Amino acid sequence: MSPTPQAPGANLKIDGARLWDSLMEMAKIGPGVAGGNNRQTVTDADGEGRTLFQNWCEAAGCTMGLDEMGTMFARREGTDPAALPVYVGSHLDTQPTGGKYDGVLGVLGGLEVLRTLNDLGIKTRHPIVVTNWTNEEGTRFAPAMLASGVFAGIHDQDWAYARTDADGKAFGDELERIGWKGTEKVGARKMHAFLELHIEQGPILEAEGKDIGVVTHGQGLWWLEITLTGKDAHTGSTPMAMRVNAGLGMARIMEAVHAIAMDHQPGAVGAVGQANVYPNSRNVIPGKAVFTVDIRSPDLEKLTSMRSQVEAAAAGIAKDLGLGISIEPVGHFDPVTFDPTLVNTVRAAAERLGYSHLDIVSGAGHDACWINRVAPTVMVMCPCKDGLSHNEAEEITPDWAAKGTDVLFHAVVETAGIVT
Ligand code: HGY
Ligand code: MN
Ligand code: MN
Repeated sequence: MSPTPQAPGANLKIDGARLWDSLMEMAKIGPGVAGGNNRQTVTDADGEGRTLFQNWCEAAGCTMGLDEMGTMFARREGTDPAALPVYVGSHLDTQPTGGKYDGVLGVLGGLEVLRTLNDLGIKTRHPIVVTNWTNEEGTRFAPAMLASGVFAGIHDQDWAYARTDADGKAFGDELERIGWKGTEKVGARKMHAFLELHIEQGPILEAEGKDIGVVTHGQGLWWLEITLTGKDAHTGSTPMAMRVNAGLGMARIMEAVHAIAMDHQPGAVGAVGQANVYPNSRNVIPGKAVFTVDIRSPDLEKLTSMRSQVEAAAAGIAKDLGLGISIEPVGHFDPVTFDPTLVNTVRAAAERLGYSHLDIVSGAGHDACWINRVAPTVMVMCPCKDGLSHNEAEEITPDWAAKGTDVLFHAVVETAGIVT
């Protein structure tokens, strides 16, 4: 048997109905309150979703691996056991008010690739490994892409274990508590390639009427956690001139973040998504505010300029209001350029299948952004309705899901080498 470097025939497609059924089945675990999902990382719901995923992978004949950060690996053997595997996957954890497809489409799309290979009796030279990366969202435990960051050597594992959530629980303890802390050394696995299918989480593909996003780059990101310290006081009896109002400082910095992002157009974004004032009582001037600035750009120079302008503006606002200030970077990665050979493979697959496609830069961060540091990596995207994501109303069509997974199937199988 010889490995043929051929691409799969255009008539080879995945089973879109089976994929959609699996997406809907997974969506039943950790339901949100408005039709989406709340399956946050290393919660019991996350554990349930992991079990379902593992059962499906074992039913598809995979052997399972689990590393010390809880990342799951489902391996389908190739004909050449010495060949490095092709990895394909994303994440099953969701935002607290997340959608049913963010991350999940990439994991179950990878599983659908294996299920289709089994149906067609196709062997590949390289093994294929479907992956569920732990804590991609970074919402319960910052930063985002935590496990893939440890895997790529960006984060120290003990530092990751010590990350705490709003209740002071540590990530490592919670991973152990749900029973999904593996024994494999994180990052020991070497990859031939990594491919990730993901919904766009933005409006471009739908607006342009394109079915497939060929992701050439990912924008860079800074998350800056700012703590402002003022003085709790009575909102009624304290004269305005005597106030040291951390809430006011936060509001002004939020406004500054927006203005700085607008000053760096095109291709820059900025907002504050997480914000807490203390003591958070109706008739107490907030003596403390803790909030996270999220700024992003595909252009490194703009990203760097935005960070320094945000820090300068925040310091100036704090000074004007007599507030103490600390700024802690809690998330960062530079803009990413994905592997050109794999990008061409994805684009050629969309062409072969006759699917409309567009080269695109990923607005959101993904595990692929870190894995790109240690292996040739690429992403495939499908549209999402109104570009909406990180919202329970996130929606895609079965057709978009199937076409995105068809392209993923073709790109993975071509990269893994069909053995006739
Ligand atoms: O923040 C992000 O871009 C990703 O959704 N975690
Ligand atoms: Mn995601
Ligand atoms: Mn997300």
